[in-house]
Formats: sequence, structure tokens, C-alpha cells
Amino acid sequence: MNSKRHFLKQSLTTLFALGTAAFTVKTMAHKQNINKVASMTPRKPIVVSTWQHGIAANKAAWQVLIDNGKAIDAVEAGVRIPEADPDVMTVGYGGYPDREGKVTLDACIMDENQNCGAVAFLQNIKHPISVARLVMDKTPHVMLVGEGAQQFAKSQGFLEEHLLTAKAKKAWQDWLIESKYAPVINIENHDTIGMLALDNNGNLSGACTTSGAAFKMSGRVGDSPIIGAGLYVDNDIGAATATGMGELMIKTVGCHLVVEMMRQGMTPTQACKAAVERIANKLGDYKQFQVGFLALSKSGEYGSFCIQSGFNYAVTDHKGSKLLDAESLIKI
Ligand code: SD4
Repeated sequence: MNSKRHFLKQSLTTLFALGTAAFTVKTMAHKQNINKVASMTPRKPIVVSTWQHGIAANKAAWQVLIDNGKAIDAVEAGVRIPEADPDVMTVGYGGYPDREGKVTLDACIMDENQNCGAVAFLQNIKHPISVARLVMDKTPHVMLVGEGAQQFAKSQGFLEEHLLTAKAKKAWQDWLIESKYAPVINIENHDTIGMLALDNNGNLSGACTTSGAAFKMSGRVGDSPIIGAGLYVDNDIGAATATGMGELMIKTVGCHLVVEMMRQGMTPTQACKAAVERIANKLGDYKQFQVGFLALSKSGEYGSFCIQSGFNYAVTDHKGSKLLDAESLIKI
């Protein structure tokens, strides 16, 4: 073999060996992260959820968890509480309508086996999370929207109900006076519930449900029913959910990003912060909006981070329930 060819062959062999070594190291590091997470003694059961209404929602979820129930059943039971509460004006019954005066609901749910179900632009059905659960359990699909979602819900025994309360109607009528069509979400008019739970068997699940941005355009769907944007669960690593201006979460596939950051070894808080920073670095207009991420790891560690101060979340475990303020990018 002439020396040029010999040199080339040797270089290629070396390069291949280096590449293989790098890949092996990376794969090992990745496996170690999974093992690290899996080998910690999980603080379980535990349930976390967004905003103050999370306290009442966690209570219902906790009941399922301490009865040795599954995380997927806990999160469904939990978020049904604000869905049915007319005083929670950002979720389910009593939620703010769109600019046409219609309450349109988005929800999704995900279990420990990567099964998931979602509904979007669903009208006149009080518990979108339970419809999402049935989409997951009983159909070959992940998401049903609008009329189709409603028909499916009715076929499963859900009743058509009027969801626009007098209070929400009044708010809409007041809004109509100026009819500012900019889909601005600020800290006052959004309060989606996203809930994550770790059960006694060490399994994670999550649920997210909302009436979306108040006075949104008709047909607008936010991040909350979109797996990866408003919710994501990977039972090897952790789970994340989001609240706030859904468009920002969709553009960055925010919750999937949070879980992937945890896979790389970040704590839940660090991962939520990294996702908020991604939004800040990529999307110029982020400052006028609120976004909050909440994450729970396989070991029961939780954390949160948001753009504006004012986002809080509820944590319930054996020590009781508490409401915590998330750290924020913009401090006031
Ligand atoms: C949305 N993310 O529809 C939802 C709104 C929200 O707290 O989170 N409210 O964009």
C-alpha cells in the first residue's frame, strides 16, 4: 500500500474509533443519568399543580394516591375539581369565552407508558380531561377536536351543558366594549391547571386543562392540549407542564424541552429555567407575556420557573400541601 493510502486508511480508522468512543461515552452518560434518576429513593407519592386552585385539585388527586391509586387516575380526578368550579374562570365550566362568547376547552393527559389523549376546541362538555382520557383509552387516536370531540364525548355518555356563566358573560360583554383583538395573555387572565403526579409504584402521569386565552380568536387552540408543548411525561426521567401564553410553548415545544433537559442531568428547576431562557432567547416579544413551567422528576423532586413573577404552584405530599412562588426571569 502506498504511504498516502496507508495514511488515509489509518486516519479513517482513528476517526472511526474516536467517533465510536465519543458515542459510547455519550450513551453511557445518558444511561447514567437515567440510572441516577432511577436509583434515587423517590419521594412518593407526590402531586404538584399550577396556580392557587392547585391546592383543591391536589387534594382530590392525593386521595387517589394515598389509596395506592395510579398517577393517571390521580391527575384526572385532580383537575376535574377546577373544571367543575364556576369560580375558576380559566378552566372548564365558568371559563372565559372566546371573542364570539363561546367557551371552548382544551385538555390533554399522558401516562407512564407514553399513552396520551387530547381534545381541543371542545364546547359544551364540562370535563374535557375525562374526554381526553377516553380518547387515550378507547380510540386509536391521540387528539380529537371540535365537533368530532363533542360527538365522541356524547357517545361516551357526557351531557351537553351550557358552560358560559353569568359572571364570564359579563366579563366578555365588558371586553366587547373595546374589543381589543390582540391575544395578550397577562398574569390576570390565565390560570390553566397543569398537574403532575408520582404514585406509590413510582409511576408518573400528567394532565393539563384550560379554557385557554380569554377572548381568543374563534378556533384558537393553545399549548394545553398539545403533547410536548403544554404537557409531557417520560416515566424514565420526569414530567413537565406549562401555563401562560400557549403560543410561546408551542413554538419551543416547551414541556418536551424541560423533560429533555432533565434527561441531560438538570434539576427540575434548572430545566424549567432553561426552557424559559430558550423562549427569551428565541422569541423577541416574550417580555409582555407570562409563561410558567412546572416539573416533577422520577425521584419526586420538583421545581418551577416563569417569565414574570406572580406564578405559583401547589405541592402535596406526606408533609401536607403548600403553595410556592416560582422563580422568575424578570424580577419586579
Ligand atoms: C393557553 N396556556 O391556552 C393556555 C393558557 C394558560 O394559564 O395557561 N393559562 O395558551
